[in-house]
Amino acid sequence: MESSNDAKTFGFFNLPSASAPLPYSEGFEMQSFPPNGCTLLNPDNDETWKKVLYSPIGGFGNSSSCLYYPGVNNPIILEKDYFMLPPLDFSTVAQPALSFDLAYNTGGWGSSQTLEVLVSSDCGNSWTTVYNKSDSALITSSQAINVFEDFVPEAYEWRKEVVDVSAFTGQNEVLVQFKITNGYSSYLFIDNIHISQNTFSVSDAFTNNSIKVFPNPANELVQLSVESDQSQSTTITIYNSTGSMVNKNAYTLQTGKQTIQLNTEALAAGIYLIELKKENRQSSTAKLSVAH
Ligand SMILES: [Ca+2]
Ligand SMILES: [Ca+2]
Repeated sequence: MESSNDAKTFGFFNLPSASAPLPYSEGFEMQSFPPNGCTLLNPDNDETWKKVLYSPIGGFGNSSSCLYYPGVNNPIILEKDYFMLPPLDFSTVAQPALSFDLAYNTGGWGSSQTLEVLVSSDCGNSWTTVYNKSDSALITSSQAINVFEDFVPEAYEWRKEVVDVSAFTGQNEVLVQFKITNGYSSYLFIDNIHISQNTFSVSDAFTNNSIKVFPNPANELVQLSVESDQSQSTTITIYNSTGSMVNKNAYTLQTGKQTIQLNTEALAAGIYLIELKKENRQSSTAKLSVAH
């Protein structure tokens, strides 16, 4: 949660009235900054998020520009700066996930930036922290840099971060902001912000609750191996790669391990997401590939 002071500050911004649909992608390759619909919140009007222009720096070395925070140019410890995406419509996507490319090295400063991602579905009145890293959890580069050098990430010094934001599915005006708490450390780079139906290894977010899928890819039939802590009615929904529902069935889970068989004959070849949703419980998901 943000303090009330931060929330009030948002009153000074005119956010676009219509939410942009998912998928949302920002690669910071356009001239304008902040990108269309994005907002910078820079409470002290001093250093803030910027776009890399002086050198070709992009996620995994695949593009020439990205977002960065010049911590080393900002001696004001604990100063907070925000980069906010345009309001987004999460209502059409079953399992939205946020991903972004990150590169960070403390640059020999012995202190660390803190990067958070905050999400609001009530026009910025309240914020939920969905990502919070600093120090070794944030660092992506181990190259030794002294304080007189700038950190310029090599292609292999980027890491893709994947954040489960499925708690906000169904919301039609979702605000997402990247918040830096300055630690007077080296540059931090972000590129390729992407929000869409989760096509990553979603089981990462549900490791205690995972579904095993076999064979995968499936042809006519697929078996789901699941374990349930109780006998409970469940909905099994299959979504295609654009997040549209293609199949939905009710099922009663037994206590313990069991195998559920689904017919995949009628599904076109492609990637799908299977979601098991127990009543009033968090859902579990697994990626399914179909090939005929
Ligand atoms: Ca880029
Ligand atoms: Ca600032």
